[in-house]
Amino acid sequence: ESSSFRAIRATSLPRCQNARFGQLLHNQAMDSAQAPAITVAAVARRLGVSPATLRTWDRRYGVGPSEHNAGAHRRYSPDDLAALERMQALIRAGVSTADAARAVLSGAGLAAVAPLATPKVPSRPGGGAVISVAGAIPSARGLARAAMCLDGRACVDLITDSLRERGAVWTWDEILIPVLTGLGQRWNDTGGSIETEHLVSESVKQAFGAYTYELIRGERSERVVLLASAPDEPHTLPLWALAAALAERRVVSVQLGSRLPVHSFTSAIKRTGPAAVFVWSQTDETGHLDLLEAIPDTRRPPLVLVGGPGWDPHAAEGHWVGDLSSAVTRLVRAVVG
Ligand code: B12
Repeated sequence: ESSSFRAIRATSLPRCQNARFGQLLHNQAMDSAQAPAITVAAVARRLGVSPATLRTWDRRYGVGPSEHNAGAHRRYSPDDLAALERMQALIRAGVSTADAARAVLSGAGLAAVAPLATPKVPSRPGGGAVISVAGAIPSARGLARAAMCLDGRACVDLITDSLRERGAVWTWDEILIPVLTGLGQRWNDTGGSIETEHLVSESVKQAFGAYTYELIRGERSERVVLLASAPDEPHTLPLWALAAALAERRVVSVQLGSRLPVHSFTSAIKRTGPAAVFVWSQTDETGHLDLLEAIPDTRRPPLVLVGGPGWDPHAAEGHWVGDLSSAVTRLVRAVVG
């Protein structure tokens, strides 16, 4: 028994908690005996990314725990953590995830990979307390302000009012794109405001979701449109904008959400016989066109469209659409013929 464990055991706890808590502390003491070792959850918290992202960085790019300890629990050493922090700094500087990983593994510094970085818009000193929405309309500035105050109700109200007055395409293009782009920029500049990103994302889902449901409840549609994000893709917001814009045209869509595995695409298509399928990919790592080969042969094959910065528009020619409005036009045509 380690001395820290003995010291902790001496503290008085109600008996029922003592046994469970004692076990927990014993586990922690065992950890420190094998130190230095940091859990996935602790590394994720430290870097502000999800454990799933860490697993992807390990699996796909080989930047992960250098040793797997007995019991198959993944533990990171301080050196592993330092490598991940360097990788994240490079990503924040605009280097792609794959290049950042290569640089870290080869020991190269930022100077060596700087030419790979995308130019950064100059940030305010200290990152500023605002989301930059330069040139955007006043409603976008209003949403940005409400978001920075973490006023969720004001965010949902503002988006809902705009949807009712100006419709889904206008609201998305004029209000949401500037605010979301500004949020991404802020994250690049400061590495912070993730809570604001979450708040805006949840507000988009609530407002666009409720608006969509009101429009299509009771609507009967022989052939639907399937909406999903590519396998491993966590970003989904444009799908909500698309669902609302389609609903305004009385087209019913089925929202399948983020990270849809390939076999689920195949299964959903077989089961619903959709008129069209739209797949969103936000990040470079998820726009794999082999997904198109997973589209099953059906009597009436669906139109398959892809959108988002994760796809290569040339490679996806014929399938790729560049904005919400053209996606809506092509999807509606596929449904109504
Ligand atoms: C909201 C958001 C999130 C939300 C997603 C919520 C959700 N359910 O979707 C949350 C907070 C969960 C999130 C998480 C992460 N995110 Co994020 N996120 C964003 C943000 C702010 C908006 C994403 C979005 O909806 N974009 C859509 C529109 C607004 O942007 P766009 O695609 O560039 O638009 C262009 C075209 O696509 C087109 N277009 C626009 N709308 C539409 C609609 C249709 C239908 C079509 C066809 C075209 C089209 O027009 C634009 C001009 O060309 C972006 C910033 C940004 N600039 O996009 C970062 C961003 C995408 N995220 C990023 C990253 C790295 C992450 C994380 C991996 C790490 C992190 N930031 O913590 C995690 C993932 C964690 C995980 N779970 O695995 C990076 C991606 C970098 C890269 N290229 O790989 C970005 C760009 C931020 C940045 N500046 O670095 N994110």
